[in-house]
Amino acid sequence: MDVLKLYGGRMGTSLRCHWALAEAGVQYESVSLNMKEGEHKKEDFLKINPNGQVPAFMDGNFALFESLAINDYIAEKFQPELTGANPQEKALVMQWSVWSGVNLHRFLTQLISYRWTGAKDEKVMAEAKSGLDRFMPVLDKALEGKSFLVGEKLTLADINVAAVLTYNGSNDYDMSPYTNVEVWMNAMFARPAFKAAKEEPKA
Ligand SMILES: N[C@@H](CCC(=O)N[C@@H](CS)C(=O)NCC(=O)O)C(=O)O
Repeated sequence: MDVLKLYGGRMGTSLRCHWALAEAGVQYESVSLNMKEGEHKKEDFLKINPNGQVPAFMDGNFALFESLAINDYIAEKFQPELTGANPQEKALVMQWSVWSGVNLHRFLTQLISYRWTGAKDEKVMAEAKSGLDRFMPVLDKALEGKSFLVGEKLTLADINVAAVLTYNGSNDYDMSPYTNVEVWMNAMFARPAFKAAKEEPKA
């Protein structure tokens, strides 16, 4: 089998790919780039992801960027049930995955942007909070009486959405009104594969 390589640390958008690989039980090489040193902007890496961003993935000579596409490839190749059991489930998995990228990622990133800008911009924070106030109830309602977002088993919908919620690790946004989300999130973060995805294996 070709060597699989995932570029990107065990956080941010890369975390969801580490998690999908762990759920699929796949062996891979984890390559973390020194972003402070700009390794993600160097020529060698730009051949893999011309956007100069992580995550990026290699399967032999095949290179892929965009975390949602990487997870879809991992699931299709190694654990197809993660993509859903039938055309409707597959479409719902896609729906939630795109939703997490477009709605949650945008506002949660804005909310924690002070960590790299160094200061909280009240306008940015207010916009992020109002975006989350709009979209989080949608997720909470979808999880009512359910252990998984789509169907009766874990899918990429759970992985892709829950991984974005890790950005709120310091509770910048109060999730407590969303009780269904909290129960589901705690169950997701207790999964052995999530824990494995967070930790660099000991050499
Ligand atoms: N839509 C991309 C977003 C990737 C992304 O924003 N990566 C960040 C780290 S979480 C990055 O590489 N930032 C550095 C940069 O954009 O220069 C995905 O889901 O893979």
